[in-house]
Amino acid sequence: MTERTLVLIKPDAVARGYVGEILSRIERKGLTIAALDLRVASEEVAGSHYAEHAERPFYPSLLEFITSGPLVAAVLEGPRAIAAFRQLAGGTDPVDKALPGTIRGDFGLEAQQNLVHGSDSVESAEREIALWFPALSSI
Ligand code: IDP
Repeated sequence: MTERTLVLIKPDAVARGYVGEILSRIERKGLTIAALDLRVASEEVAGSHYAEHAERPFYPSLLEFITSGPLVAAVLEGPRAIAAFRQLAGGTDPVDKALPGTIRGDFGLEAQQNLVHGSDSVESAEREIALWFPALSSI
């Protein structure tokens, strides 16, 4: 049973030149790239993407960060793609939670600038794919 997930290679990872490394890890895992786009997120899209965090103290700086420069938005496909990518990413905090061998564990130091996003459930994936790739979500 194939699944789709929405992944962001965040502006810190793009600025540091990790796009190739991260896409390579995705491909080596066996996930298929169904859509891929380099863009600067609008405040509207970023705000909607992170709406569940609107009341958190870090929300304003999270929006500033995520709109601060180009990011790569992608849709990945594969069996258990949602869990598979979150395994590749590692836990939210790159030092406290993410293990070495994961993207965040290998390359991150800060909870906010943690290189990647991956949808956390089928419902989130559907919502996020519709938000970032409206043309794809109806297929
Ligand atoms: P996730 O990205 O691992 O699913 P969430 O809890 O959904 O983690 O948080 C969304 C994003 O918000 C994180 O990836 C990170 O960029 C940022 N974030 C989460 N917790 C903190 C924090 O304590 N301080 C600053 N930024 C945070």
